[in-house]
Amino acid sequence: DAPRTVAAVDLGATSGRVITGTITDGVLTMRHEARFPNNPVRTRDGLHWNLLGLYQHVLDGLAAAERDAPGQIASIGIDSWAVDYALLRDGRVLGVPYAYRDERTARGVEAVHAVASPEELYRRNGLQHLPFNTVFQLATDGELLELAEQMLLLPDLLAYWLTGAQVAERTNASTTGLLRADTREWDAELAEQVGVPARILPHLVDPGAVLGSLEGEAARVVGRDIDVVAVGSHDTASAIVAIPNTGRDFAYVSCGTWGLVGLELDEAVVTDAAREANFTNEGGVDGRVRFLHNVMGLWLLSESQRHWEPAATDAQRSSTLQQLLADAAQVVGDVPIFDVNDPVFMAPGDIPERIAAWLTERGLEAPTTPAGIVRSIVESLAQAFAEAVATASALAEHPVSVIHIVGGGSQNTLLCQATADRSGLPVLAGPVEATAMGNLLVQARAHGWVPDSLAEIRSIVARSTQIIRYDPKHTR
Ligand code: LRH
Repeated sequence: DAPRTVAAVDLGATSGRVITGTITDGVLTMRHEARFPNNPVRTRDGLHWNLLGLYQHVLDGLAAAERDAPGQIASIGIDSWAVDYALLRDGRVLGVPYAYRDERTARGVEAVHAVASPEELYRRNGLQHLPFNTVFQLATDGELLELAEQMLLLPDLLAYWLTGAQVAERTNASTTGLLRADTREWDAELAEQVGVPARILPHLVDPGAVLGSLEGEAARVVGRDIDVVAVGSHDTASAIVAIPNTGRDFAYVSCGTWGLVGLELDEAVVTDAAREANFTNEGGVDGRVRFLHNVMGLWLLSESQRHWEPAATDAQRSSTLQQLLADAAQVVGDVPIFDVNDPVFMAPGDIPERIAAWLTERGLEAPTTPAGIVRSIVESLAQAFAEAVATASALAEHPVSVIHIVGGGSQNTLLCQATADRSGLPVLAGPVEATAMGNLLVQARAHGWVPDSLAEIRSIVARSTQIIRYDPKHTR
C-alpha cells in the first residue's frame, strides 16, 4: 500500500512534540516520536526563544519518525504558537527572536497607537488588543527593519530552514495585525503607516500547499527528502480543525498555555461591542473565522509550579501536578475568584504571590496552601471560560449548546467540571492532542486520503478519540 503516514511538528509555548499519524479505514492513529520542553531564555536584552535548540529537537524527532516508519512518511507539517517572528537578510536571521512575553512590547504599542488608533486597527485587522501582536513587536525593531529583507513567523522560519522556501502561512499571518480581516491579504498600507516596510511581508500560502522538501543537512539528518506541507501553522487554527463536532452551535476552549475561548464563524465580527469586549477574528483553515478571546490558561498552573519547584524536571512537575489537582479537588468551601486576564499575570515569575497580592488588594482572603491556590486558579479559569463563551455567543448572535475543551486542559477533570458548572452547559473534553490532529489531518486531506469538508475531518477526529462528557452539576 502507498504510505498513509504524515508527521506533525507541534510547538507549544511550554513544550513541543513530533507526532506521526496514520489513516486506516477512516481512523487516525498517532504515535509520539519526541516530546521536549520549551523554555524561553532571559538574556540581558530580554526574553528569547531558544530557536536553535527547538530546531535540533525537531530534526531529532523527525529522524526518529523516519526510523520508525522508513519511507512511509508522505509529508511534514509545522505549527506553533502565534505572533513571534524572525527578521532575515540574505537568508540569515538578524538577532535572536524574542518571546512574546518579553516586556518591550509596551513601547511598540505606544508607537503604533501614535499613528493608528485602536479603533482603526480593529476595523482593518479584526484582532483583539494583545500587547504582543506582531505589529507591536515589529515597532520596537528600529533600524533592524531597514536591514531586513524578510519577516518569517516562527513555524515558517522552521519550514524555511528545512526546505529553503520563504512564505507566510495565512492562519498564522492573521495574528500579526498586518493582515486585513476582510480580504485576508497583507495590509501593505497599514504596514507602511506604522513603519514596517511592506517588502518584508512574505508571499502568503494556505494550509494544504506544498512548500518544498527537506534539503541539504536537514534531509541528511532526517534520513530522506520528505515534503513539507503548510498546515494551520497557528497552533490554535490546527486545534480548532480537530473539534469533534460536525454541527455549528458549539463553543470551544483550546486549552494549553492559553485558553482560547470562542466560536467558529463564517464572517468576522468587527463591531464596537466586539472590540470593547476584546474579541479577536483570527483566520482559520478553509477561510473560517476564529472569533475568540485569549484567556490566560494553564500558564497560571505551570508557572506556579515553576515557582514552587524551580529545580524540578518536566516529568517531576507533571506528576506533582496530578497530586496538586487531587488535593485541590478536596478543598472544601468556596475559594476566591480572581481575574485571570489581569496583565499582571502575563510575565513569567512569582505567579502565586501575584495572585495573593491581587486578592488582598481587593479585600479578599488569599488561599494559604498550594492546593488552595490551585483550586482558586482552576475555578477562576472556569469562570473566565464560562463568561467568554456567553459573551462570544451574545456578540456573534450565535447559539451555543455545548462547550468543547481540547488540548492539555481537557485532561484536567476539575477544570472541565468547573467549566460545565459555571457555564451551565455540557462540556465535551478531548482530544488532548487536538493541535497535532488538526495538523495531521490537513496534511492527509492535501494527499487526498480524507474527504474535503471540515465536517468530515471532524467526524474522523470523533471516531479516533475518546471524548469525556461533563454535565453541569452544581450550577453557580
Ligand atoms: C496559543 C497561541 C495563541 C496566541 C498565543 C501567542 O499557543 O498561539 O493562540 O494568542 O499563543
